[in-house]
Amino acid sequence: MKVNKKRALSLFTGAVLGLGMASSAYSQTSLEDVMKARGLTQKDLLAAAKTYTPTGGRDEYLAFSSGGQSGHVIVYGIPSMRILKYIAVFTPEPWQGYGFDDESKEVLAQGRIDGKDIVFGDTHHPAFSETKGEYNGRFLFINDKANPRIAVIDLHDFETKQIVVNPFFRSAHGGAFVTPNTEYVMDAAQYAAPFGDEFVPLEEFNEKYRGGLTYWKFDDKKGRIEPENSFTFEMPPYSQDLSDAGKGPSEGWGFTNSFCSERYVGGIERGRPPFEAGCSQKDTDFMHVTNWKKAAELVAAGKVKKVNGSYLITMEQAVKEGIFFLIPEPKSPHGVDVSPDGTHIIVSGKLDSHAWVYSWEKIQKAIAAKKFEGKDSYGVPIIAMKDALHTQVQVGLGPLHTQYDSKKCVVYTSIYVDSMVTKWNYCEGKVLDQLHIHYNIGHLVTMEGDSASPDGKYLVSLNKLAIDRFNPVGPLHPQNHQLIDISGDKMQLLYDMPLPLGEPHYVVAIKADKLKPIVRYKSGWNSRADKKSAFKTRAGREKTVRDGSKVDVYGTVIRSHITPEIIEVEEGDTVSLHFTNLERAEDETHGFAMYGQNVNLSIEPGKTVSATFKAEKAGVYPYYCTEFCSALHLEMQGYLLVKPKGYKAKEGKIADGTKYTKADYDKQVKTNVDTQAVIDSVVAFITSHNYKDFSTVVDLVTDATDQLGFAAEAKKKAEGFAAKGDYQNATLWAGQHWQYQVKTADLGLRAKTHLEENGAKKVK
Ligand code: K7E
Ligand code: CUA
Repeated sequence: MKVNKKRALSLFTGAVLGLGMASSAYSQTSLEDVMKARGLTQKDLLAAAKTYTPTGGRDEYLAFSSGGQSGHVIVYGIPSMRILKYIAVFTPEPWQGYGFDDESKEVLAQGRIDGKDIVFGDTHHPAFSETKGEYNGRFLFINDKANPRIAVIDLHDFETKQIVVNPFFRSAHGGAFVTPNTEYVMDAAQYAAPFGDEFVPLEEFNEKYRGGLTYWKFDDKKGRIEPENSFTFEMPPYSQDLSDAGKGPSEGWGFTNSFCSERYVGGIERGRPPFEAGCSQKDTDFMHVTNWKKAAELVAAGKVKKVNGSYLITMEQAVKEGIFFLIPEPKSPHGVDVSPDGTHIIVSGKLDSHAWVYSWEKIQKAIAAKKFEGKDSYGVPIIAMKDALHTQVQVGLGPLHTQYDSKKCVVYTSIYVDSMVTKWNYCEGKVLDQLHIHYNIGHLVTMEGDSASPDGKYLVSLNKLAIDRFNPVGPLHPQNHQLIDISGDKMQLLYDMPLPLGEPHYVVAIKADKLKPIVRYKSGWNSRADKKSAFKTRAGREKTVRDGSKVDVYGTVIRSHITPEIIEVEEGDTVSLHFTNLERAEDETHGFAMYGQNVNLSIEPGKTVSATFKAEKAGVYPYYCTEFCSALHLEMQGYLLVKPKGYKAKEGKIADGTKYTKADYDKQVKTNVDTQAVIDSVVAFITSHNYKDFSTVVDLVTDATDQLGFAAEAKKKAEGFAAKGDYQNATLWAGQHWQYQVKTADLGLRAKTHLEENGAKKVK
């Protein structure tokens, strides 16, 4: 296809003049007409006004949602409820090249279990890193319940950097929850199992199966968990559930609840009543109270032994040191949530209609006075419920999780069975308001609700069932996140957002301005390991290095070509492609996909990524850029030629499909002269303004200057060939000169628009 150069050029002029206004049917009518046509009420309108975000607008909060079975994290804005990103965590994700480039394969490999690749995750609870109990916007952690793992996501680029596998557990639900200065990330086991690798029959459940709670040590400077400095509390096989870390007066302590403290083992096929019957017999289960500060001191003092290379505090040791206690809590509880000031802990029993408020002051007193009502069968002291309870409040059937408001003593509890949110006061023990949701709410989240100073404002209800809320899409429905306004006395439902990527169990929401993500990487960056890549390649330094049957290709990508464009290897070679994106412009990502080799990369500006594969079969393997990055994006292509063993190269040159004359060359030169005029006018605009005050523009100008440099080289080549009368090469190089000009103009126009929209001042 021949590109219509005149038209391409007119596109730029169109952009400058702001042509192309569209009009819609609604724009001609009044608000009343639209309301009537769409059947909207005043209330709908109010809700719309509270959530609608005009084009180009930003959200006040960013929510980080578990992606459930997808193994991803979903990022969306509040109040607009617009999805902004899926962060690939435990699962490969092609668009981001996660699980496709060598660098991210290494991250996923950290999550192997017994050497086996696990490429999904049952993600439940995301948690932000904290400083003094406040979200600091630096890191996000999330657990995988099915395979007991925790992942670390760096919020400077929203990428997963690390996955750690629990050394003892076979499932882990009670994570991730962080201590107030992110010293540790809590992760509790769920289904009890032997701590070792060996087979243990269920007949030995009470003696050999164990629960537990791991405190993963986090190095805030490196942004990595340190498995070698982490420790685990051995616990009875009580199916530990959720956790939360103490704050303020309770800082240094952790709280973990449990279900099935009956230690019942089902087995319908053996004629035994099922798990659900045996696990809900007792009226109470146990809240587990652990002192991580003291435990950390024991570890530091060398008093804790390592098992399988990891610190394990046995129940015996924990009891002896006085750092582990149990407190009865309502039947089959689910959430355990510490108040922002750290004075109270709220627990809800799924099979009880009450929320139970525990007083840290009372718990502390009982511990200090060694006032226990007895011990469990593993010797762990039990604090009597009456010695720990502040109050209990009837909140509805099936209470699950609690979130705190900005107003003192005010909380919101999700009521699963009754499908509602109950707003209540835990200090006075009274219900304030109830709102029905659709349907079967699980978790709920208030803005910065897990921090020491929640913002209130909005609440999102994470509903388990959508049923009839959206257009039907088959038996598997999306999940439904409902946005609720909690700024007034009465809760108001604002918006329904379908989430079709798994069952998100929990969400955390942070003030958007606390996040400071980068727009590009330092040149030649291995983003997955967060260091300079050994394969960083600069413009003009592209090369192919062969070592035996291993071929390393050091390449670059920039609009609109991949260097190299032809890669030749031999059948049986192991090929490693390394590409560096040379762009500095924001959002100029190039993709790289190749036929038949499962190679698919995302190369964001500055990034260096690699793909290694074995070229097993001789043949022709086209490759191309997968992101529509410029007008000549389709031409951003190349060939991998896998030659048969012993192949002798053909004599002669590649024959051009089309022949060019002096007339073609002259025509191209004229186009180039016209284009240069456009560039000059844009450059004049930029340089006549204080563009150096705008870092975005400075970067665009850097890119544009690069492109102009390439343009000058191409022009010289064209003129050289023309002087020799070789109009074939002269025309082709003149065409390439024009390509560089087009990219320069594109960058320049982007810079100009940025200056215009951001109030740049004229300086000369
Ligand atoms: Cu689904 Cu927190 Cu895992 Cu409750 S959890 S709903
Ligand atoms: Cu690069 Cu398309």
